[in-house]
Amino acid sequence: MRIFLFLIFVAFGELQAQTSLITDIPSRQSISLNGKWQYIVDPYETGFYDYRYKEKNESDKEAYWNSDVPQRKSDRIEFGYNDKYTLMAPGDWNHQDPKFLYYEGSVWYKKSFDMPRREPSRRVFLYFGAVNYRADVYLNGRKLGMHQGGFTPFNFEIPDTLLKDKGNYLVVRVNNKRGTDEVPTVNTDWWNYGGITRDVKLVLVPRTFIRDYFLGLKKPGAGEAPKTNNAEVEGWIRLDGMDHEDAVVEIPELKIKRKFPVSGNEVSLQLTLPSVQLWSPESPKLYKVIITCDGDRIEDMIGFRTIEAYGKRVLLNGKPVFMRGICIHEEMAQQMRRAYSKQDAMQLLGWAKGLGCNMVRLAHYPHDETMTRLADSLGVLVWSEIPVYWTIDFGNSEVFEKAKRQLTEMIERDRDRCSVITWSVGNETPVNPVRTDFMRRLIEQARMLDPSRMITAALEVNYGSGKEQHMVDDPLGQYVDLVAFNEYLGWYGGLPSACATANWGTIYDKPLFISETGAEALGGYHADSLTRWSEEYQEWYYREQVKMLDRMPDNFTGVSPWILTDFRSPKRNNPVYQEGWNNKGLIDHLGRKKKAYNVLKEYYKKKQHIDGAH
Ligand code: GCB
Repeated sequence: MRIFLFLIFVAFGELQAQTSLITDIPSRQSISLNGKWQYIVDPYETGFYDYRYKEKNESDKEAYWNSDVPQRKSDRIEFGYNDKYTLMAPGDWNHQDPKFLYYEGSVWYKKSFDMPRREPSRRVFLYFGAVNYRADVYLNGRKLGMHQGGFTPFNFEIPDTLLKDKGNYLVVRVNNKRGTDEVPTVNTDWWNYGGITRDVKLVLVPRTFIRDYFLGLKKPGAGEAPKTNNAEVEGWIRLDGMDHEDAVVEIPELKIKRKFPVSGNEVSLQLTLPSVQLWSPESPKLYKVIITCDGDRIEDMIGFRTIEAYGKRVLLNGKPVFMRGICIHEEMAQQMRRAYSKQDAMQLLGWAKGLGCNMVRLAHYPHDETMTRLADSLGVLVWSEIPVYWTIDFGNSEVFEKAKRQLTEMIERDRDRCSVITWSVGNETPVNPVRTDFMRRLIEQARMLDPSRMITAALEVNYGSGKEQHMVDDPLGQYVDLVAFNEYLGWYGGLPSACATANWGTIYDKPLFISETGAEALGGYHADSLTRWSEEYQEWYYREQVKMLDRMPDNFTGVSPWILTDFRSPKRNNPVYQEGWNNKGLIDHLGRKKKAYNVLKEYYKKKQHIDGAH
């Protein structure tokens, strides 16, 4: 019986090692597999299914994960990877060749690599920052695994016996077909960029390694500020492997070096910092933290702060903060492509800071890790969200598992990013009991994984002529910390003048946040302010909105208008003013600031002045 249990444990352990996320990838020893990959476009799924539409056997010579090199001259192989057809990774395929602009289906990516002089003491994982949407991954003809979800990282352990010194043959089938039982579902207001959209790496770790960790200020009493002298820090380390020595945590700048015992695969951490500078947007102080254990060593830059919804306010380090936000899609409008690099993040966050923002809502899915890391160092508060968007199949338990998985991966990746102040479990989901239960269970999962942050969701509100008192009363409001809603009064309902008499509130005794508001304008199109699509209309809309914001109730804690830049959306088909673009950006697709940009900038300047700190 014991042996049996042990075998189950080992098998389970192996399975876990293949699926559990390794965090803090930037500080690990790694080999980049970014760059050129050969590809085959496969709209008929010929590489995956046989002619009876059954998944091919692993050893099937016609399967596209197997070698394309004929062994004998009589061999017939009807596929092949060739330098004639290459795509760059990271990068969506849509912008790399005109034939991919609207493509939704499978593309096979192939890369060969060598692994000479590999230390036997190291385990090797294959890591992807993100692949949209489904990735089936094969190495040297063997399937390593499959992952669904276009915006979160995943990794597979490569068995020692599979890796060769020379000529490893890595194939990824990437499929970005939309599906009614996927997250998001078929219906989104953004471009469905396909491909290996983020970094690909081989990550080399010791036999026993630090898989994940968390370190943060211990929560003070409700509504209280954290202590900066003798500040209490707590957290944990999770190890992957068998033999454990003590773990050591160091914060050199604070002259901290402490040993902690390992129990099972867990280490529980408790530290007192004699004096600590708190992280905030005005002073984004980060400390180098070094964790060592069993020959593994990771280094991270961690900021210490607390965040909580308390009464009517959001408290950052115990002090009320007003969030001067902006929504951002992960897109470089000028190049019509997904953003992924540090340079891209600098451009987007730089624009947000130029506008006077202290907060960004990263819509509508987790963005690349460079974004949240840069937000840490620039001092920008972050709302991070999963693509539970509009109408997904809430009654389907498999869909719930998919959403939960993406939520888990988002939280695991960024749990140590002090910039992230709230997790969002979705956007504009319809009010009904099945959906509310689905969302409530996601919120429970988020709280279980991370009790240190707020949880929110962008709710919908009905707006009519503008005269009435609009109440946010969605039952989901009872489970979130921050009651957030999207409103477009003056764009989808009435004219901007309707704002003059509109009032907003919520039945919940919680802080209130406007997670979207916006109007479209074609950059460079000028007319009088009553003319739709003109910069003047959008400017008028913003003027009326900010006047309305000044009349918000006292639990109003901030706003993140929709949106920083124009973005691509196949839903937007006005042949003159849209042509496949959602033009609600304050910056157009050529990088030019529209008139409304200045209205929001002025408002934020005023708010910053009134609010003083933050
Ligand atoms: C919304 C959605 C956002 C859309 C936006 C719009 O409420 O949350 O994804 O792009 O409105 O422009 O209509």
